[in-house]
Amino acid sequence: MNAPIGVIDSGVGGLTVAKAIMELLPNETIYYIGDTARCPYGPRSKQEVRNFTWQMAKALEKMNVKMLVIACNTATAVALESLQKHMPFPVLGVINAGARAAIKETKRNEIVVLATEGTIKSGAYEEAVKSLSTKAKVIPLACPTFVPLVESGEYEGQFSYNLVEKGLKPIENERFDTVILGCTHYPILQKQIEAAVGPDVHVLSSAQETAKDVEAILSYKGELRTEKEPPQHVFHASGSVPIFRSIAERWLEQGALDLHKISFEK
Ligand code: I24
Ligand code: DGL
Repeated sequence: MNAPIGVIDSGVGGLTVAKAIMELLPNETIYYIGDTARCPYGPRSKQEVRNFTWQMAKALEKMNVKMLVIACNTATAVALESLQKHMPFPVLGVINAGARAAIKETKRNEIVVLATEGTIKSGAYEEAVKSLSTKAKVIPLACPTFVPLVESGEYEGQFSYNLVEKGLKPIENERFDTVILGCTHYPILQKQIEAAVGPDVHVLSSAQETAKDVEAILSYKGELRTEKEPPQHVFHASGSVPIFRSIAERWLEQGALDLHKISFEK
């Protein structure tokens, strides 16, 4: 089927997931919505995040996507189930993919989940891990300073190593061997996080695993894109279009993105 794959996120972070899908499935078209006007979702209430996520999903439903990927962990945590029930196409989140990869990896059965406050409070990772393994234990940790650190652009110097180490202090005496980066932005801090937890700990991001799930579902349903011309991705941002453009073009290493402003009702 030649319809696009919808990808939604609270802002630009979900481009990590969009990029993973583009790399694994280069013939697929992606329609991306980033709710940059209302980002971040991490500190918001469940109800708010659920409403905003539904607004984006409905916009993509109107654009006739064949499936929907919720790239935002915070949105996945509170809206995945209800969207799966009501949308006429498959809806995928990033949490199950990350949880599955961690269970495959861990030997000690102790998994740390790093995420925003909203994702941690929801307990969604614990639930996902529990549904997949009876042995594995989750150690949850909210890292509210990490998203602002990435978005400040100052994530490369010594300062960021110190800030990440400080953020991970609460788990320094735990005996885990696997870490899930349960937030779209954290792969940008992977080196800093790996330095803080040491060389014997595996650090996993869900973006890659989610892309594999997209491929599995589309090929199972016989819905992979068959057209020969290269796909024409389309991007929507609810906030500043030029800021979105500069971040997305740098991250995706693509110029002249087809990018539009999108507005949502209050
Ligand atoms: N990275 C992210 N968000 C930002 C940023 C960044 N500014 C610099 N870099 N800003 O997320 C968000 C601010 N909002 C304001 C409202 O409009 C939208 C943006 C992580 C990006 C993940 C793909 C650093 C940066 C960059 C490009 C690529 C990677 C990166 F500019 F870390
Ligand atoms: N996209 C969000 C997530 O993965 C991080 C940014 C935000 O808080 O909105 O949880």
